[in-house]
Amino acid sequence: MITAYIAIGSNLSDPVAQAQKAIEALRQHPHIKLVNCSSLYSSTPMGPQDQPDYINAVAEIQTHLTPLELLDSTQAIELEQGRVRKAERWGPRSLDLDILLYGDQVINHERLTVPHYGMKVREFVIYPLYEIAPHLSLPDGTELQYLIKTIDRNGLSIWQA
Ligand code: PH2
Ligand code: MG
Ligand code: MG
Repeated sequence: MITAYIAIGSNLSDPVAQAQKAIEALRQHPHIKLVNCSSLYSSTPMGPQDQPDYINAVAEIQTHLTPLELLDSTQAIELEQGRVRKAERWGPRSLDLDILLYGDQVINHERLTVPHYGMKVREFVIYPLYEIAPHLSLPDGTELQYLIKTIDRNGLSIWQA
């Protein structure tokens, strides 16, 4: 079994419900064991500012799926929840599931880059990840507990109803 971390993001069509539904879809997936999930966070959009705030979270899973099979599975969940792929970079979306880490593997495939290329500078990834895996090190040896000290929260807060 490989331990992997998945980032969850949504800012359209009831983002809190989207995130909760995605977590449930991971929990119910026959080839994925949901080990842990962070709180839901409310975050300021990165990229175009004329879009709603995001809900973000990070899930820890275990799986026998290969990285590309896991990607197929996460993309299937995105589609089931109404994801429509648009050209706009960093534009709004009903559900985004990004594979952050897949064990200690470094993957450079045309469909998949792991570790996720932006994860080290995104507060909405690093803080939720730190909540569930404070002792984690990235494949390049970067320790999360040091990385987090370099990242401003930028308004990130734990979401509450
Ligand atoms: N995802 C993006 C673009 N911008 N901003 C926040 N706060 N959270 C996200 O998950 C996010 C974003 C593209 O994947
Ligand atoms: Mg993303
Ligand atoms: Mg994505």
